[in-house]
Amino acid sequence: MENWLTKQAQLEPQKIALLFEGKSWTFKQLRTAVVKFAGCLTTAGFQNERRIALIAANTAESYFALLALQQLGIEPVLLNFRLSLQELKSQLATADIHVILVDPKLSPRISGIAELQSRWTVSSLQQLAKLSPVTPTLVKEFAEEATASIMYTSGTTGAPHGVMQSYRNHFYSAVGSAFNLGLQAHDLWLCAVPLFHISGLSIVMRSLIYGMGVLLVRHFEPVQITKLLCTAPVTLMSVVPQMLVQLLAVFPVEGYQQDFRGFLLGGAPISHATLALCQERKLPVVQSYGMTETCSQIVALNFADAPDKIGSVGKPLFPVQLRITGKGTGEVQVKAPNVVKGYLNAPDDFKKKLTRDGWFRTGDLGVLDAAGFLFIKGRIDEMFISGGENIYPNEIEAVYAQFPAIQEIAVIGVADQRWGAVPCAFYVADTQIKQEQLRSYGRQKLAHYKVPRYFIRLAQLPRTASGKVQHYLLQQFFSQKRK
Ligand code: S0N
Ligand code: AMP
Ligand code: MG
Ligand code: MG
Repeated sequence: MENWLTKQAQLEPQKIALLFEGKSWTFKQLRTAVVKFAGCLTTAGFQNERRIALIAANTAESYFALLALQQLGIEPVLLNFRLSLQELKSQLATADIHVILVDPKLSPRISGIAELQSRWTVSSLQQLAKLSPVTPTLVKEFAEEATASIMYTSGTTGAPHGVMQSYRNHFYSAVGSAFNLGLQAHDLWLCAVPLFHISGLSIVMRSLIYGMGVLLVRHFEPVQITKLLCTAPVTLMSVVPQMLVQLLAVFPVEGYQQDFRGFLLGGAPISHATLALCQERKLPVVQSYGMTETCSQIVALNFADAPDKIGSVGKPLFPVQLRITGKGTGEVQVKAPNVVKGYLNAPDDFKKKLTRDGWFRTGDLGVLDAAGFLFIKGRIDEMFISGGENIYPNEIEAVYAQFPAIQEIAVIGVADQRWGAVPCAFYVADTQIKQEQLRSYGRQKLAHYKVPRYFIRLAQLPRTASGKVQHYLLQQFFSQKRK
């Protein structure tokens, strides 16, 4: 396919491509800014790298850097800046990379970034942008099977995997979304979800494919976002349930400005009550279901069905095929051109995610109603989601198993008003350990959202005859304690 950015700069040179903190770029200006950044990367001598990591917030600079890497034919590895240094290192170690681009203004969280310098070349986005750019060599075409982006996802066993998303995957994902939501000439998509998640990156890819504007927001803050939805010509916004709940709390009686078409909601389960409240307030919300490995939504409601199918995540988008194993509720499996080609340096692990006849196992449980609408019913494994971030209890358990006084530990996700779910740890130890001590230990080693909110000491963990921890009993124990 022709290079998407070059193409849009020719097709829609004067159309707004990006808005960020009061500044705007047309597609022509966006291309100029991206080519300039590619020139700076070339001056720095990075142009022949196979892949480069990016640890950055949602800013215009990160946007240019991400697109510049693609223009140079370098695979961007997009890392979650909320992870701990230890977690970042373990992802970087599997990626065969030499260079990391960072945003030093990001947060005190990664002030320890200097530590990465012993092993990787760490370069600041701001410093890079100040170099005098040389003329870069850009890719003429976006080869369909080439890797457009890599983002990490965890699992129940082993290290996290780098998910390799191709241009073809992004293209089909964008097409499926457009067939469902429709495209309007003045569409402007508000992006407050992180660029390092597919929820955010897919908006950038849609922008290049549709020739659509993106209003990029650095930090999700409900009052500020509401102001934007009331004053800026935003038509669509992607949200996770946690964001929608916060926006509802400050929803203005007069509603948003009239161009607003609705929220694309996804990434985690949402309560029926929240959806009902949206309906009451006449807030258009389209539920969707997707994952990193499918390059965003594969199933979504449409605006017409949404009011009658509350709780459903919709029908498989064009041309996604979906099946449920067994009768009634079973595993959701999919086959689609937006299912990724594999995990970086872990082909065997990816093979395990595919059935013999080539369908992708999502690990989610679902059921289809008679009309073919999908309802998500939970997970096959113990994964749960806090504010749109996946949490695998085994990662937390492995970290706390190293805590000297702890003999055994089991982590479950418990319901939480604000985040949807939060981790709760049950541990066995000879003595009571101070919560504060446990918490600060976790905060050094884990992303803060993975640090258990509650630590409960037990004499022993409930186990089956075969030794498996009985998570449902831990859940029961927790709810009784709450009462
Ligand atoms: C919800 C967000 C915005 C919250 O972050 P916020 O408010 O910016 O936090 P900070 O100010 O940085 O920190 C304040 C304290 O809160 C803690 N914290 C931050 N995040 C979480 C969290 N998720 N859970 C628990 N705690 C959290 C911080 O640690 C800090 O505390 P201290 O000071 O103690 O450190 C933020 O979490 C966020 O952006 N979440 C969304 C992530 C996301 O986009 N997930 C989706 C992933 N899935 C997919 O992408 C597939 C589905 C998909 O593609 C999709 C999804 C949605 C919509 C559309 C689509 C689509 O298909 O296109
Ligand atoms: P990730 O790979 O991090 O994007 O996470 C994808 C996972 O989020 C899916 O496998 C589901 O478990 C969950 N998920 C995404 N959308 C929904 C939804 N609408 N309802 C329930 N769970 C969802
Ligand atoms: Mg995942
Ligand atoms: Mg906040």
